[in-house]
Amino acid sequence: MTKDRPLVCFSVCPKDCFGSCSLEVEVEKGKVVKVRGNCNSPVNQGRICIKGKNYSNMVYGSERLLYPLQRIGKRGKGEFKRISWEQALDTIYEKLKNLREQYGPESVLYYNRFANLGVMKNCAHGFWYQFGGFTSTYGGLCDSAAQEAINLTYGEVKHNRISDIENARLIILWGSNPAYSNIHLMHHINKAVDKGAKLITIDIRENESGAKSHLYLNPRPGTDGCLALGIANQLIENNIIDDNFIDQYTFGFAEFKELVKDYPLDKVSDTTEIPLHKIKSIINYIKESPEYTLVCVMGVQRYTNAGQTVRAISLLPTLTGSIGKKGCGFYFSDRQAPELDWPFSPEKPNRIRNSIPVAKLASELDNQVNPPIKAMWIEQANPMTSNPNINLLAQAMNKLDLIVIADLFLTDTARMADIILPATSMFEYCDLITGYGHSYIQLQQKLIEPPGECKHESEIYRLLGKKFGFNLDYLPENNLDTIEKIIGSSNLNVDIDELKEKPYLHHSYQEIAFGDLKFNTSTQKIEFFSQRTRDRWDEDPLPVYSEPVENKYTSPNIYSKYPLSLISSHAHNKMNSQFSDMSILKEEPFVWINPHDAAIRGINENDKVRIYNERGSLILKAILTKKVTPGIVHIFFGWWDRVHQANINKLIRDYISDIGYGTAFHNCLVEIQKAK
Ligand SMILES: Nc1nc2c(c(=O)[nH]1)N[C@H]1C(S)=C(S)[C@@H](COP(=O)(O)OP(=O)(O)OC[C@H]3O[C@@H](n4cnc5c(=O)[nH]c(N)nc54)[C@H](O)[C@@H]3O)O[C@H]1N2
Ligand SMILES: Nc1nc2c(c(=O)[nH]1)N[C@H]1C(S)=C(S)[C@@H](COP(=O)(O)OP(=O)(O)OC[C@H]3O[C@@H](n4cnc5c(=O)[nH]c(N)nc54)[C@H](O)[C@@H]3O)O[C@H]1N2
Ligand SMILES: [Mo]
Repeated sequence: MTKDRPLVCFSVCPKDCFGSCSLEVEVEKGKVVKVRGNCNSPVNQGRICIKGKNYSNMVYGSERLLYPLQRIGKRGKGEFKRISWEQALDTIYEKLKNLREQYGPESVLYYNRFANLGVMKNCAHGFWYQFGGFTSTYGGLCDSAAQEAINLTYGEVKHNRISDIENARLIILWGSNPAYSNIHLMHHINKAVDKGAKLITIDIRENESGAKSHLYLNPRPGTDGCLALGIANQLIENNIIDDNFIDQYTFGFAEFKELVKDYPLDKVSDTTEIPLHKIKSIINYIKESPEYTLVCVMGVQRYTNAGQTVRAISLLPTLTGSIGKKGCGFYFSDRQAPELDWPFSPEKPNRIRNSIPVAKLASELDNQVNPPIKAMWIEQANPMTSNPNINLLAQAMNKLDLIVIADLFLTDTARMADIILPATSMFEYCDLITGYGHSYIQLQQKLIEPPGECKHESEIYRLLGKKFGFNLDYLPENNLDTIEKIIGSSNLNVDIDELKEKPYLHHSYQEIAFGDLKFNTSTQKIEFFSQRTRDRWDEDPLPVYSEPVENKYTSPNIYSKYPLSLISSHAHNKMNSQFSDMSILKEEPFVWINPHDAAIRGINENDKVRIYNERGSLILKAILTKKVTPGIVHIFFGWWDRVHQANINKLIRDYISDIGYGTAFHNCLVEIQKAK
C-alpha cells in the first residue's frame, strides 16, 4: 500500500430524507476527498444524490461557519464579530441564568427540528431537563398530519421492502415526487415500468417522476380527498372490491359505503376539475389490476384538510385487498425500525411547557404568557426559511432578549441570532441513524476532526452544563462508547464492529408490511370508521372531504385580489433549505407559470416577476410551462432571503391541518406581475 492512498470508510447520510444512503467516504490526510454511495449496501447499492456527491464542498466550502460569532449590528442585518467559545458560552450562561431567575425556565423556547435523523440529537435533553424546563413546540412542518392519519387508519406506518414495488402491475404515484425526494424508490418504480407495470400520476403539476405515466390526473390543489372518495364509490358500485378482505380485516365499511354515495362522478369531476373520462380511466386501470401499489407522500397533506385526505386515499388499496401481500400496498414511509433508547436522561422536570404548534410558530411565539418567551435556542433547523409566515416570525423574534443558534452556515435564521455557534458536519461526529424510507439502522462514523472551532452539540451542552454545575453523566460525550450504550439499552442484536461493516435490520422487520394481517388500531382492524379520529381530533370518524382554506370557494375576497394558488415542492439540489448557499448548487430562483396566466399578465419567458400577497413579495424569474395548469404557480422550496431574496415562506400563512398538527403550506393565494 502506498503511503498516500486514501482511507475508505463506511458511513451514512443522516439528512432528513427517504434515502438514508449508505456512504463510502475517501479520507486523505484527515480530509474528506470523495463521497460515493456504498455499492455493497442493501440500502442504496451505490446510488447517491447530487448533494451527497458534493458533500466535501459542504464541509470545506467558504460558506462554512468556523468560529463563534456575536451580533454587533441591528438584529437581522447580519453584522457579526468573531468571539471565543469562552466568551460565547459566558454570555449565553449569564443571559439564560438571569431569564430563568426572572421569568422561569419556560421563558426559553428550545427549538429543534430534523436536519439530521440521529439519536445523538437527544443529547439536548440532559441539558434542558437539568435547566429545569423550557417551552417546546409540537406537531410538525413535515409529515405529522399524514403520520397520524395513517396511524389512525392502519395502526402503524410501514410498507413493503421498496424493491417489492418491482412486482407491481399497477403503481399510482399520488402527491409524491420520488425522482427528487426518494431516489431508491424511483429506481424500483422505473424497473417495474420497464417490466410492463402501468404508472398513474396524480399531481397538481407534471412532476419529475411521472414522465413514463400511462395516465396523468391533475386535481385542483387540496381536492384529493374528494377524488379518493369518488374512486371508492366507483369501485364499490362496480363491485371492484374484495368482500372477504373487507369483512375480515376492516371496521366500518357499511358507514363508509354510505358516505361515498355522496361522491358521484360528476360531482367529483366538478370539485377536483379532473375531466370525467380520466377518473373513469383510473377505475379501469384498478379493475384490470386490483392488487396495486399506491404511493402517497407529502404533497396532499400540506393542506388544512390533510389528515382526512390521507385517510381517504390510504383506504383505497384496502378496498381491493391490496394490503399485506407482494406487489401491492400503501406506501407513505417505512418506520419499522425500533425507536432507539436514550439511556442518559435525568428526571423530566415538570416545567416543560409544550404550548406552541410548530405550524403556528410565527403567530404563537409572541402570544405566550406567564411567562412570555424571552429567548430562543435553535439547532438543526432554519425556521426563518422553512416555516410559514416569515415576516411575522421575524417581528416576533425581533422582540426576544436572546437568540442562540448552532448551525454550519449563516442561514436566514442565523442572521437573526445574537450568538452563532459553529456546528459539526456529518463526517465530524458519530451517530446511529434510523430513517423513514427504509427500516435499516446505520452507524454514522466520525471520519475527520471538525474544521476551525466547530463543535458537536454534545460538547456545546457539556461546556455550558459545566458553567451551570449540571451532572455531566447526563451530558455524554459524542463517541463510540456512548453509541455502544445506546445500542445496549435499545436491545439491538448487533455490535459496533458489525455496524461499521453493514446496516442492521431488526428481527421484527416485515419484508411484506402487514403480512401477518395484524393492525394496531383500537379495533385491531383497518378503520374506515375511526372513533379515535373523533376523540383525539374532533373530526368526523369517516374520512369526509372538506374544502381547504384560501381558495376561490372558501376565500372569495382574497381570491379576487390574489387568484393564483402557490404550491411549493422539494428540489433535487437542496435538502429542504440546505445547500441553497453552496456556490456549486446555486441558481437563479424561478417560478413556473402556465402560458395562459402569463399571457393575460403580459409576462414572457425569463421575465423578472413580482409574486406577492398581503404577507409579502418576492422577485423571481418566470418559466412559462404547461406543466402547471392555469391558476397554479409552482416554486421549488428552500431558497434563502440572504442569498437569493427569494424566501417563499414570506407569502405563506401559518395554517394548521385538521389532524396531527401539520403545516398547511399549500393553502396560499398570490398574484404575479411583471417586475418594474
Ligand atoms: N432532493 C430532496 N429530497 C428530499 C427532500 C429535499 O428537500 N430534496 N426533502 C425530504 C423531506 S423533508 C420530505 S418531507 C420529502 C418530500 O417528498 P415528496 O412528498 O415527494 O415531495 P414534495 O415535493 O413535498 O411533494 C410531492 C408532490 O406533491 C405535489 N402536490 C402538491 N400539492 C398537491 C395536491 O394538492 N394534490 C396532489 N395530488 N399533488 C400535490 C407536488 O407538485 C409534488 O410534485 O422529501 C425528502 N427528500
Ligand atoms: N413552503 C414550504 N415550506 C416547507 C416545505 C415545503 O414543501 N414548502 N417543507 C417542509 C418540510 S417537509 C420540512 S421537513 C421542513 C424542514 O425545515 P427544517 O427542519 O428547519 O430544516 P432545514 O430547512 O433543512 O434546516 C436545517 C438547518 O440545520 C442545519 N444543520 C444541519 N446539520 C446540522 C447539525 O449537525 N447541527 C446543527 N446545529 N445544525 C445543523 C442546516 O445547516 C440548516 O440550516 O421545511 C418545511 N417547509
Ligand atoms: Mo419533510
